Amino acid sequence: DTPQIGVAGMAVMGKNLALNIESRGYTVAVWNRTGSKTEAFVKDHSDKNLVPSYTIKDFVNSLEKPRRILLMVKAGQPTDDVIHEILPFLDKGDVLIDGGNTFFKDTMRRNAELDSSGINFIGMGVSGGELGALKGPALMPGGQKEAYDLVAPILTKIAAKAPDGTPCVAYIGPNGAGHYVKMIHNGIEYGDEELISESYDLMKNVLGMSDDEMAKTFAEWNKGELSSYLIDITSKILTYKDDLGSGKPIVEMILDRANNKGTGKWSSENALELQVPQSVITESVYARYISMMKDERVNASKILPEVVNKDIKIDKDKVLEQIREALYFSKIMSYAQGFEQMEIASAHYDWDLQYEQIASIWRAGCIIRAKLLEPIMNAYKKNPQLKNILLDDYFKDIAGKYQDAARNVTSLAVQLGRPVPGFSSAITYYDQYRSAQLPANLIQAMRDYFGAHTFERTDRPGNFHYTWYKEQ
Ligand code: NBP
Repeated sequence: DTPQIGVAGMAVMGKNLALNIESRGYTVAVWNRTGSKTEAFVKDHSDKNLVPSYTIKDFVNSLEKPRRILLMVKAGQPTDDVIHEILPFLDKGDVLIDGGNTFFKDTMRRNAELDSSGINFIGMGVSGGELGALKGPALMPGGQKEAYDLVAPILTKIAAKAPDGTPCVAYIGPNGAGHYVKMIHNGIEYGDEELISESYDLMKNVLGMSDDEMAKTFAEWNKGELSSYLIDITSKILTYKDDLGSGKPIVEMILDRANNKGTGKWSSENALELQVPQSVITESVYARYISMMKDERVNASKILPEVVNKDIKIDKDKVLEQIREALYFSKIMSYAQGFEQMEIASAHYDWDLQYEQIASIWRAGCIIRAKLLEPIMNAYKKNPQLKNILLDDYFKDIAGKYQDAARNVTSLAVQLGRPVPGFSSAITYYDQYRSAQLPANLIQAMRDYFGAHTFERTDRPGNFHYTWYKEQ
């Protein structure tokens, strides 16, 4: 059979996606810069319809036209290098798909450059790690719509399926839209992980719970509105014992330095650039940075005074339920910010993003899959122009019901000296967002006082400058 699609890049993601595609009845051409990896891969899967090539030219020429090529190489310069090498062998109308974790502005640039040569370029966010790639990832493709239509049948077959059977792939929008939505997905993932970690910290250090007790609690929570992949794996992680013989749970033997690959930083940088409040995700990025300063923290812990008043009476069952409610409340604030950022980006970059569809795609395959995405879908189904999910009835009601818990948990943590950047930024955002009046009038007064930056008035239109001081 002539291969209907080619996969370039035989590292873990490329291999698993190639196998996924092949398993849906396609013949797949495969190529890798280092040919020995291609050779080993096809040898390991000799019963599969895989067609190896050892030069780019042979690889491209082996494909059915218009050609469909999925690039799964390292993001950044390597992606430009491969595109540069492949380009001379492509014909107008061929479709290149970049499935790497690419910065969306790189995708916008590549899409425009290739479009001028008549080559279609799709930037596709892929979520779900190596298992997702093999069994069914969530896919966020952006680029020319006609190009999407050429690859849609394959993508629809390999994508994860939501609980109602809907494939977790849809056309996201032009040029960098797909990679942008993947970037926001990753930012939300940082927020979710931070909020779950703060809950664990409070259970452990305020309520004195054991890892087994916490595992059971997370498993219980996973049956309700918090149900999600990350809560599920947390409940499992807490049951695993150290494999090197300490007798402790493995999680307690893991050093508290959270690494990152920069995608959370990208979404925070973009929020600053577009002037969108995205405090929960950004605090989560900072939380990882400060966690990395382990030596400095250990040193400071010996120097800086601890909390003085620790005699707060705690009703364990009550506080535990409040942590659950605070976690759901804060997760909602994080998603509210992430979705509002997408709305502002959609207008700014002219993408026409469809939020109900985005929430739908995230329901399976990806790391942030969660029950919460259903009410988000409903909110946008009812009102596609919704400014912020908090204004939808479901979320308004939850905020009303759970805000007390969010306040209590945050203030308890602050009084006891446990850091809760996620929880505290969530309740702060809620209070800012629902405030008709903020103290920004004083900021404007100061700006006008020292810099004659002018201000607007509450009672009439226009820009005003006040004569704060007379020339001496
Ligand atoms: P890596 O990100 O580790 O990339 C390794 C691949 O890139 C190899 O095939 C390597 O070829 C190729 N490559 C490099 Br490096 N430089 C090249 C060049 N100049 N020309 C041609 N090929 C080059 O692989 P991965 O972990 O499978 O991820 C692939 C993409 O998918 C990345 O963008 C990643 O961010 C993204 N992604 C990963 C995950 C995940 O869970 N790992 C999830 C979602 C998305 P070689 O064998 O010759 O060195």
